[in-house]
Amino acid sequence: MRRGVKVLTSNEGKFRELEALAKGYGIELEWVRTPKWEIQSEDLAEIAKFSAEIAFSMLKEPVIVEDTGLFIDSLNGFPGPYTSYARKTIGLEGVLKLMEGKNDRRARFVTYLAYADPFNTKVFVGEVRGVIADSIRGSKGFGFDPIFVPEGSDKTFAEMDVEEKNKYSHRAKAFRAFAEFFKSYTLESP
Ligand code: ITT
Repeated sequence: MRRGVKVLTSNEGKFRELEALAKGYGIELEWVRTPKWEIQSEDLAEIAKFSAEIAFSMLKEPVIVEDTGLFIDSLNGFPGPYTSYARKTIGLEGVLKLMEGKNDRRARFVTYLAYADPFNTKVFVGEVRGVIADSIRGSKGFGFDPIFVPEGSDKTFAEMDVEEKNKYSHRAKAFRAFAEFFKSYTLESP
């Protein structure tokens, strides 16, 4: 039996990646194309949890939302919780400029994926380590994909199609953890 969950995000790229993963688990995702309601916090897990609870209270149906950040080691974790703001302001070129002359280019993407229904809110995490590329490469994906090379590959995420990115990505790991939980979960009060 296929089971459905809504996904609330303004980001089509996120939804397409999640949709490709969900198929393998027999989970049907329905895209609600609105930005999630967010609280101001430096804790991405807290943001995701709060956003899922608000989303559930609005939609009254099981829903997932997720919050992702790019953490660069030599910048003490920047942009982290400010990833969206950094993307809109300094952008890819700005991050590459901050990395000029740095030998340590290690970075990680972290996704907190939160699921909420009438009885539970659960948060799942996924992380991928990699490096910041020397230049912008590729035109697929979104966000910081053109400057992130995951461990185990020479390509940036933007040089990969969805299936290949899903083999490595933070989002895929978080979603798989959710799907493992969800496949044996029955929606009923504790
Ligand atoms: P919603 O909040 O509506 O889901 P968003 O794109 O704003 O969409 P986030 O706040 O989670 O989502 O994303 C923070 C930033 O990180 C944003 O600029 C994204 O483009 C970027 N980002 C998220 N996931 C990414 C990924 O897999 N690859 C590259 N950049 C990513």
